[in-house]
Amino acid sequence: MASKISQGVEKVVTMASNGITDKKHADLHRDTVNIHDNKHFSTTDFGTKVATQDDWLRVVNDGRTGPSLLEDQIAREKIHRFDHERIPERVVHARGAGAFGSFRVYESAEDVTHAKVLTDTSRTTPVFIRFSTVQGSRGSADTVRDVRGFAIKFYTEEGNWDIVGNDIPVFFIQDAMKFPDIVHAVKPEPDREVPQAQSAHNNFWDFQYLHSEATHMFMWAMSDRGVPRSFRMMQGFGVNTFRLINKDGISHFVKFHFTPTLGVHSLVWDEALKLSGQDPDFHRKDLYEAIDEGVYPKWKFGIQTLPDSRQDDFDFDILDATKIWPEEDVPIRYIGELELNRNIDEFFTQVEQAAFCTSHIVPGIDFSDDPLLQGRNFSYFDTQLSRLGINWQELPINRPGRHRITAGKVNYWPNRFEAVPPVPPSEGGFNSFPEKIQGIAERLKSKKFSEHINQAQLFYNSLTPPEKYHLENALGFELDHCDEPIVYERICDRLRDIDLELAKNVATLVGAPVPEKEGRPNHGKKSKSLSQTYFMPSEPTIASRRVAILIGDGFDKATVKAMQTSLKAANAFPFVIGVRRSTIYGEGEDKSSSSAGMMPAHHLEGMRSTMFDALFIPGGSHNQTLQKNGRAIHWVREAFAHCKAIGAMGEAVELIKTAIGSVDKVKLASVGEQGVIESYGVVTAGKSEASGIGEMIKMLKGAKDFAGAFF
Ligand code: HDE
Repeated sequence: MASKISQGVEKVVTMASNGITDKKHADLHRDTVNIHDNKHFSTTDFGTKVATQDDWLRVVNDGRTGPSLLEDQIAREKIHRFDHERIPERVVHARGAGAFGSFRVYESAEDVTHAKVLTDTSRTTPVFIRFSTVQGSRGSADTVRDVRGFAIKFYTEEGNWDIVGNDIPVFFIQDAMKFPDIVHAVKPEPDREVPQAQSAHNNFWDFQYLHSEATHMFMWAMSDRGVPRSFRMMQGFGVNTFRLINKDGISHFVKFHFTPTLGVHSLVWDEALKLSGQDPDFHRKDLYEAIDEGVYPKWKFGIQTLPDSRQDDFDFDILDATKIWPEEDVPIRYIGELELNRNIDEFFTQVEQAAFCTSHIVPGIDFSDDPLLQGRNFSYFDTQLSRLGINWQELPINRPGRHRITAGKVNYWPNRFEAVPPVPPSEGGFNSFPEKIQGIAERLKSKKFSEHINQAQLFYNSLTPPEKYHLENALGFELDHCDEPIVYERICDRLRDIDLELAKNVATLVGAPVPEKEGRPNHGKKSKSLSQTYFMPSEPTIASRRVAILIGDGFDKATVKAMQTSLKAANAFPFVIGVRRSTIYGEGEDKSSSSAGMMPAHHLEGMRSTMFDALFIPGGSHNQTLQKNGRAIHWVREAFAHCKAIGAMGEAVELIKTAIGSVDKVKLASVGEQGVIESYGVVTAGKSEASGIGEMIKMLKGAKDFAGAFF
């Protein structure tokens, strides 16, 4: 264990001191101390070294402990700092994780914008990203069903630009003024403060029914998008409509897109539920692990643009955040790449203190009149005051190129020195787009904002059968947690507007009257990129996939080694899971030899199959022991039920048979309920190690997103 701890420390030392890759990193580095460099001692906050962290100054009389003295400023300061060390958590998106990286455009968008970050192909812009869940408190679990935040701070040379996006391209409401209502409705109910981090309750669904504009978004949230496998395998969307302004002052409306190169993948609901308890940090650990291992998460960056002249061309309002711009009508132009390549050094000062604002834009980018965006521009800026205080923009993670101490005689403008002058737009000063505005002040939105169902149908129609099935079950789960009939009956009624089959199936599940007639005819249209299966990488990959290798004494060591090598070569992460976490010996090994055995990373009881993407069991006599081990059987059964790729060789085939029945074909197609077909991948092979490993790797790579066991 000692060596493990010291390795950890080395990692920390390297992270804080090496590889300064960009200006923002250098800026943060200036303020970073490394507590492992042996140069730092315990001090008070005012810098005096302290002789003890343990004993409060007190009166001792004849060896008896007397009262503690108020005059001990060292102890008082320690307690005082502790008493106040929490800052208010974010009112939404309280739980999150972050990482650093870089952004680069490979194709200039100068036809539509003069923002250098989007036109200068020679530039690399440092970024900080924070992913989050929305509903839960800071301490809630990562894998709950929820929307995920996707907030990016670009430290551009022209100032900070924040895209405060989500992994779902639309939102629940159209008007910022409704935000406190939707948030109150989804958060724990006010009387008893339950449930935590879940939308499965009366108030959320009550709100959904009473706001038909939310229909499109709830369909996304109930789909597999609500339970991502990894932050690294989610799309990111700016959601709101912004403007881009080119050097001639011409404006285009724009939507921002980030598409993960690993594809879009989800957990199975049963996995997500279990992981919430088994490993509540699953997503943040997954992010750190991939970056630590050098398999850097990447997204393609794309824009959808529309000239001002096309604003009224659609049957929806392009400023309505409950609508997408279907790619068939407005193609995405991919022009850049975002990569995350550096982990954080300190959570509090880097992730907790990060403050994103939709109002942070740079010249060449501007706002549209999207009513949600207009309100957001006030809200983010405002909330940072109560979370972080007035100097929040000076905090290291948030500050742009500014210095913190401003030397000089004046602090106003104009001044006799002409110090700190404003910059004219021709030299880079921010200039708002001179939008012509005329109208009557009214609490109204354009007529097109009142159509709420078309795109909910479009989304549903575009899903594959397993995706539809998952969505149906998700609604079934959520509404089962609503105990007021008015709530679940109304939602089933709303589902009639989308699809009669869906409404019938959900109503049957949750005990609502089963509808016989549709509410609105389904227009039958589809859009190709709404199913997440559309985003499978063109080259199959298992990069960063976690593969558990189960072993007990008597395992086939040569095969395990070969498998580890093959997996690592494909950038996957193998983990040996033993019957105990101490040396496990291979078949026929001489235990006295120093090279004998293998040290597993974990033991069977310490982990669960849910934490891995695939399972491999080598041949060898260890299978006789594993077959009698209830937990080993459970690993196999559970991985199978979650549609994971399972590989078994030699004697391990018997283990598979014991666990899941007679499976000795290379691939097994399984027909689920209601005619939904999903393929389970189980590869078994005889003794021939090479072909077995090859088959297994091939199957892993080819494995579609097996989101979908039948629970
Ligand atoms: Fe947010 N949102 N939001 N939101 N939001 C916040 O800002 C708000 C909306 C999003 O990692 C808060 O700093 C309003 C849409 C993310 O730090 C707050 C409205 C989208 C994050 C706030 C919306 C988002 C937030 C809470 C409706 C997707 C986390 C703490 C008009 C495009 C950022 C904070 C981080 C956080 C307000 C709707 C994404 C209160 C008023 C739409 C990713 O200011």
